[in-house]
Amino acid sequence: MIEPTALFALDTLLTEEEREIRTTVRRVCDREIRPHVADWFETGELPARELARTLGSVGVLGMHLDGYGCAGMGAVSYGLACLELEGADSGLRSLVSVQGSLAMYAIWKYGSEEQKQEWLPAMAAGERIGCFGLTEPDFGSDPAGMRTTAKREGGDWVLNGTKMWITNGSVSDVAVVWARTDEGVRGFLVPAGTPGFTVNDIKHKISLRASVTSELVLDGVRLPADAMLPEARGLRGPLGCLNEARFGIIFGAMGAALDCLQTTIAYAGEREVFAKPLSSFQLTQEKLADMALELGKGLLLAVHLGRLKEAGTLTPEQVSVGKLNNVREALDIARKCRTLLGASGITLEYPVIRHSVNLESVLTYEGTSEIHSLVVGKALTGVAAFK
Ligand code: TGC
Ligand code: FAD
Repeated sequence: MIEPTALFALDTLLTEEEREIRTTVRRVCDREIRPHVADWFETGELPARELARTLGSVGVLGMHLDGYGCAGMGAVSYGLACLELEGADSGLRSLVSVQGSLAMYAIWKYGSEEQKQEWLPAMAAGERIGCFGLTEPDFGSDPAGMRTTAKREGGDWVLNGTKMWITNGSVSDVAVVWARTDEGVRGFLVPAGTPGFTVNDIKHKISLRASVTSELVLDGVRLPADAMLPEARGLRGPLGCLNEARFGIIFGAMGAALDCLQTTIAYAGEREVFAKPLSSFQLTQEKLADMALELGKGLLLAVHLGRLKEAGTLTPEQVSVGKLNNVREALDIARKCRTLLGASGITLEYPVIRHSVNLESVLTYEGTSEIHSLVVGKALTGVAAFK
């Protein structure tokens, strides 16, 4: 028997340091997350603050950023951390993606020196949590239509509007909020507890239950002039952050798929049907082989895109290729694995159905599969077909 990743000699593409980081994150997941995650999912309650501190203590938060207490690791190392986290649960990878690749990245890339000093070291340590408010109730795929406004009043800014589906919302100390101003879309740092700023959790989710998802309401929120991110102008500001988080998902989705496949291979070896192990049937082996191929191809693509990112040549279109392919294939693998577990596959005793329903969200957030198809279509034809 050979591990699915060994079939592709994946480790030969990784440095010793990258393998060590993967092992460190895997150990944290095995110790702090895997034993509890099915319960968090079932109850819909996540100890986000404790988890942030734990993940901060091993340097995972904003690990691909330099300075300000961040670990300054390469893209592949960051990707492997996402793979391990999402192997435990997509909700945990979400917590880390939003903290490091959306909230911290926005401050790191577009913030003033004072904003960076104030927020980044504490966020890297997991002492403070951030969220990223781009989506609105009526504008998800098309953020250019956003209605949230920021207007100047004297030296202050006054924000009005609603952001929807915001990961980490109610556990955040700071929200990065994108709003329309007279000079185009700008980003603002809104500390929790600012008068007029309220946060309501979204209940009754069936997917990503081990993750906090919230609505942010901004009703006459008055902020000082220095709450604006000075270096972000126009929609390219928030969209630039999305490239970072989408990159993590390219690896992360394969982590969820790998956990499903490993669980299923073990199950099929033990489960007897018609007096023989499930794994000994040709139909089973064809399913397992097909899944291993897609998993391996997705991992090779992820590492390749990671090396491009490290070389500074990765384009947004290539990120779309990876997000579209790997999330779609991960979801397909999770669903196929579910069939092999039979009725057992619908319970939380095994992680497969949890990964499967989580991946439904991953298919939608950070750009839906349709939006990424259109990005790739535009790259191939030169014609934008979004509108
Ligand atoms: P378009 O006219 O094409 O572009 C506007 C400006 O933005 C620039 N741009 C980008 N810059 C950096 N990275 C990218 N990926 C970029 N895509 C576009 C572009 O060059 C232009 O700049 P400039 O200076 O010329 O003005 O914009 P459009 O309105 O036609 O929209 C294009 C489209 C549909 C691809 C874009 O709106 C899009 O990506 N929509 C999807 C929205 C989305 O992904 N939202 C995610 C919200 S955050 C989230 O889901 C977190 S989930 C939690 C977790 O991660 O775990
Ligand atoms: P819509 O844009 O209404 O899309 C509905 C359908 O129409 C989709 O199938 C879509 O692909 C399709 N569609 C849209 N446009 C086109 C087109 N031009 N051509 C063909 N089909 C099209 N957002 C944040 O800002 N921050 C967060 O932290 C965050 N966290 C999230 C966490 C979860 C669990 C979820 C589910 C979402 C989160 N989101 C977040 C929001 C997410 O980014 C949006 O849901 C996503 O961008 C899609 O927007 P929408 O839900 O409004 O769908």
